[in-house]
Amino acid sequence: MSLQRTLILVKPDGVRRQLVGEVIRRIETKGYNISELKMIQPDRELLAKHYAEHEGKPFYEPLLEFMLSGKVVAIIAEGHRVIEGFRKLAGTTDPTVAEPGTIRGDLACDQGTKVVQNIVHGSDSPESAEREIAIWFN
Ligand code: IDP
Ligand code: MG
Repeated sequence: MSLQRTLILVKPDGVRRQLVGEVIRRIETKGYNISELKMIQPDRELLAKHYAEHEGKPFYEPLLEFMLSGKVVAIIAEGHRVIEGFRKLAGTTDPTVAEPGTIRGDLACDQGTKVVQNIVHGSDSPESAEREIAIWFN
């Protein structure tokens, strides 16, 4: 399989809890290459594009509010099957049931909020990755 790129975000909860280094360490020690990295305060327009697939869902507004609540670290990581590989490193969406050993399983738990706060985002397909990279880097 050819080299892939994925978009990874350290969400505001991860930045607030000073877990940026821990997330980067897991990406790098797994063997993926970080090709771009920046810290930004996203605005609503950018987040609406990024989360367009979730518009209308009950957690959509809380999700945007949460993502607007602080700075985000945006990363492009490269590697063979990195999209699938980073999703495995991240663990499942709900941190309560995310496997120990994963970023979400080790570093997050349910905060009782309307939106799940789970430290990271990772693209879920090559199409999403290219779409999301264009949104966050350009
Ligand atoms: P993913 O981040 O694991 O790909 P998505 O389904 O794409 O999960 O959802 C985007 C984000 O929205 C999640 O990471 C999480 O923060 C939040 N979220 C997803 N589903 C729910 C839900 O059922 N309740 C509350 N928040 C959710
Ligand atoms: Mg997703």
